[in-house]
Amino acid sequence: MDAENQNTDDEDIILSELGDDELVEQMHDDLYDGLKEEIEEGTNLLLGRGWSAEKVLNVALVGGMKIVGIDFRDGILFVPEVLLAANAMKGGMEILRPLLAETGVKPIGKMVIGTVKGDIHDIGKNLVAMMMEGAGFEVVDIGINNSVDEYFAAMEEHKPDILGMSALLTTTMPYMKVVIDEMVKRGVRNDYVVLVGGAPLNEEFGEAVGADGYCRDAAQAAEMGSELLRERREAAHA
Ligand code: B1M
Repeated sequence: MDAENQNTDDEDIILSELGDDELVEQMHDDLYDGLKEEIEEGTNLLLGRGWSAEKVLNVALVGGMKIVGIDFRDGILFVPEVLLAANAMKGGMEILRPLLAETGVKPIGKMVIGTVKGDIHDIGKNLVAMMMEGAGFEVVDIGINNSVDEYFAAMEEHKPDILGMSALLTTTMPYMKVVIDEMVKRGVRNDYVVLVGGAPLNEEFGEAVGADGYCRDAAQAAEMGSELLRERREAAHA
């Protein structure tokens, strides 16, 4: 097929006419191509067909981003294209945000979360913030590229129960230890539950840096945050 016909075919795709599986496949392609409006439309369509916000997130958006990640790693996609994909993903996430947060539960605690110094990846962190809100937490998101001082300023200002740190680079993940060591040094480490996460981390790393927990994904962060906070409160009242 020549390029012109290919384009015509692409333009002819009507998302609402696709079955669920085809629509998800098309959304993966659209995410790959950084087509934000199409991702927003697909997200709304799946929700309209009765998909839960979690399922749309995991199957259509996170699933698509995995493909982008593989091709980025393999040098098939480059930073500008990945930025467009990330922007398209955020379009879908913004639609899901209120739904994920819609639990009607009173805040069960507060979390400050941010990506560590030197690291500008924020999609995973944003998802964690949404899931924590969904689990009933008040979340203060301090964004990306946070220094020790910025984490401390946020902890002092917002007095959270939980500090969450995200890192996506092997070069930035050691910074989590810098923050935790400083908490120990200032005698405040035990005032907070510290949770860490990000693709290159694992449980062993979480333990090594002195965190209370390593979270594989956003859903686990919400579960672990609630559980550790409950244990901590019970211990305080024992
Ligand atoms: Co970057 N990047 N990137 N990137 N990027 C990775 C991480 C990489 C693995 C790609 C690859 O080579 N395959 C690679 C790191 C390699 C390594 O360190 N070993 C990499 C690189 C090398 C880079 C640059 C250095 C590229 C360059 O410039 N040459 C550069 C670094 C910039 C910097 O930070 N200083 C860079 C830049 C970028 C973009 C700006 C283009 C863009 C970021 C856009 C944005 O975030 N706004 C980008 C992206 C999008 C990626 C990939 C493709 C996708 C990351 C993502 O959003 N995943 C990524 C490849 C990959 O991870 N497969 C890659 C989806 C997200 C939902 O998953 O973030 O893992 P994730 O979050 C999960 C869990 O990890 C967990 O829950 C989340 C949701 O379930 N979680 C937490 C995350 N944080 C948590 C915190 C918690 C708990 C759980 O706290 C309690």
